[in-house]
Amino acid sequence: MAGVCILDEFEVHKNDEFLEKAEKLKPVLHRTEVRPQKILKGGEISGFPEMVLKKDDSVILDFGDHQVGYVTLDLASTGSHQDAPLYLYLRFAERREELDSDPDEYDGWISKGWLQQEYIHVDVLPEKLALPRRYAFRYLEIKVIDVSLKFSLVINDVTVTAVSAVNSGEIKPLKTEDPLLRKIDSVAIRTLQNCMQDVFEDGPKRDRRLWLGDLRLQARANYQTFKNYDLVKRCLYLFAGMPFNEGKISACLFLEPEPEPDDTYLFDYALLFVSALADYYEETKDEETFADLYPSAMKQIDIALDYLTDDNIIPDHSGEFWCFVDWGDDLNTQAASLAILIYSIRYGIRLAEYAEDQERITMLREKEEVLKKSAVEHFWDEEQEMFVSGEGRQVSWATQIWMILARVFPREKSHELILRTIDRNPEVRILTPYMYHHYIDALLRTGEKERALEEIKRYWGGMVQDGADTFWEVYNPDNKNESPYGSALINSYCHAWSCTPTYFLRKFYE
Ligand code: RAM
Repeated sequence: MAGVCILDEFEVHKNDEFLEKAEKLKPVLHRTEVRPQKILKGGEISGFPEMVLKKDDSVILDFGDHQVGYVTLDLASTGSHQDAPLYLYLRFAERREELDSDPDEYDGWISKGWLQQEYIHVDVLPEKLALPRRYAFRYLEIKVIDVSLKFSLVINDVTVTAVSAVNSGEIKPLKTEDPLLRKIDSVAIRTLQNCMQDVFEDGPKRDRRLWLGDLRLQARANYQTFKNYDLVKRCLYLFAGMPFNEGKISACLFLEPEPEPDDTYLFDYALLFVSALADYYEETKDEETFADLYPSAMKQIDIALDYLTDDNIIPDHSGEFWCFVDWGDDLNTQAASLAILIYSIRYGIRLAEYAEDQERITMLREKEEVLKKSAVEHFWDEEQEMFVSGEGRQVSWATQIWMILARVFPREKSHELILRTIDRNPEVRILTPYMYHHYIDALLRTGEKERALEEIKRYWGGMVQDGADTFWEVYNPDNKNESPYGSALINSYCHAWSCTPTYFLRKFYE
């Protein structure tokens, strides 16, 4: 389990002007009615309308694709007058396999409240039962726990009103004939679409909130597909509108009952606000937003620079939930944290150039040079020809990748490093599609376009072959039950940070 870092002091400074701008950009969601396409279990049971179920009967409905929305069940009874409450069990699943596991066995470290199941009593039939919660699912299992000896349940219809800020009909097909790449692209777009709600959510099943690291990648995929600039703008204003303590941008935000930042600072996520703003500005040339948010971006760099030791490195906070980089209990994040600071400074220089902020440009250029030198001095192991991290001098994939993205070495040397990393395959591997995104980015940075395509096919294509309708939060082809939370039951199978193949592929096939 990752150590949860709870701040002792937490003082939020809301910027009402920014929050008002964000509020005005709140999207009107598209709503689409979807009905089950198939009945997967309950073969003996008649279909709609008038599907009759007795005590202990159950059906599994397949809605044909991953849905995010609100479910209504049109229920009635048959037989004698209803002489007892109908007692129902409903379970929603993003993948069919989930229904083969027992949610009561869940013993992970995050709340089982996220498991999508309900026990419901219906006192009076007929009833159009509109469930108040929003679910993320393709499959719905309905079990009759009890009716009575004198009446049975009749299900006349089940519908889901699917919601999203965008409509996938707006997107042109990918310009390649390769069927696997086209499939990967469409699954990625479905993932993105289902995560685009009032804000860019990380996962519509869990955590259903706005995380900064996820937003940056979703926004990149969105620029190549839906081009919904307002939703990105809204999210950037929300982050910048609720800094805490010395001006830190929170790692994630809650939107209900009213916008609040989480009391979590992630060093890397806060810094990545800088590249998210640069991407947004380069895409839209939206001067007003840029002028508003530039100081918040620079503030994140200043805060990060304050963490530097006299030796110009970031202290090791591995083991705390402080610099995310990737899930994985054993990952040492010290070297990557310095690399992410250097990477963000490079984006900071771009922003400062747009702002014609000469003082900043000079300061950041100097820092960039000093920190690149420091990264090599402290973390490059000449004998192994790899970057190491932490006191235990750990060699991980993530450290090499972030050092490449930080451009600590010239391109040719980085190229050698990525090939060496692939060849040696360090034991501390990549766990999530979030880190995989950065691996693909590092391959592209070092001129390995063909290999990048192959890796997209192998990794995201692996999920497709394993039946993904939307891409998963965690995917380890060697351990498909991998979970950072102690149980794969709680994993999200439509997860924002996994949607980026569409970003890469649409750039390749422009
Ligand atoms: C998880 C979420 C989210 C991610 C954080 C760090 O809780 O899945 O996507 O950004 O971790």
